[in-house]
Amino acid sequence: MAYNNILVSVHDQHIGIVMLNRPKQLNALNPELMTELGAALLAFDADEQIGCIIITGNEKAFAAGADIPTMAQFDFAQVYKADFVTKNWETIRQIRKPVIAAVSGFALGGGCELAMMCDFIIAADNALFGQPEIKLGIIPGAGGTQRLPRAVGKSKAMDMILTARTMKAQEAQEAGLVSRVVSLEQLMPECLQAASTICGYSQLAVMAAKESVNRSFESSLSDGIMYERRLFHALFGTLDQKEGMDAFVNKRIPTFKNQ
Ligand code: DAK
Repeated sequence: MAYNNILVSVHDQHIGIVMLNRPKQLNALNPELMTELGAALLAFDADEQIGCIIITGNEKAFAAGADIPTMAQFDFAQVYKADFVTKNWETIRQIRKPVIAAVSGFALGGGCELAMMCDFIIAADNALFGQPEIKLGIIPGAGGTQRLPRAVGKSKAMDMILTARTMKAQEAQEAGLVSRVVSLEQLMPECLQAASTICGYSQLAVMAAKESVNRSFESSLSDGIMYERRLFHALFGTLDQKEGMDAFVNKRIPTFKNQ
């Protein structure tokens, strides 16, 4: 697929990078961009060489939300019948390899929601998070009312969604939305380092860990723990478990084969 709204690259053979690329519109997420993003993510997920994926924007904007002029034309019948953009926005949920959001600048509306759909967020100190949809007469539509409270708690989520106030990187980190905050210059090096660390582990264990953590959002504690236990047991059937533990016992660096 030819990409017109994203830039796709591979770093160090194992890290897939998708850069959102509509800088004039602050990376506003139109349906074409979301379709391209989905295609790029699926291609990286299917590529044996790729161990981790990074989604990023530019210095000024990760993404300032869904494309407002596109949405402005729609009426209820259209969005309901077409299930407005649900399909291409949901692709990221199918991705089984880790996806890191490298966020600098605006992460608003759908941009904030996209970042929250990633597995974790590393932010530059100029990042700004918000769900300002209320100003447009709508509410978040890509999971913001569900993922934000899970990340930052009800009070702060309500505050952000009802007043449209934004949150700087530092506050977002303190609230638990963001895992690390670094300087703008350090954003990609930090993300690449995190991705490279992940790529050095057993891909089977990494995928199982992601699956198990995500399960915690969908199940009761006891069901989630049972799910974890089954995956944990299953990993004892892998060569990588033998390799990892043998390497520890023999004081050497493990070489995982993703088997
Ligand atoms: N859409 C389209 N264009 C946008 C945009 C957006 N969301 N945000 C900014 N732009 C454009 C501006 O129109 C402007 O274009 P020109 O006028 O130069 O042609 C250019 O980007 C630069 O923007 P500004 O001139 O406004 O730049 P400032 O630095 O002064 O302000 C700003 C930056 C981010 C504070 C401001 O642009 C702004 O407030 N933007 C709108 C932010 C916003 O309201 N975002 C939420 C949109 S609603 C769903 C999935 C997703 C969604 C819903 C459903 N489903 C799966 C069902 C998501 C909805 C949303 O995100």
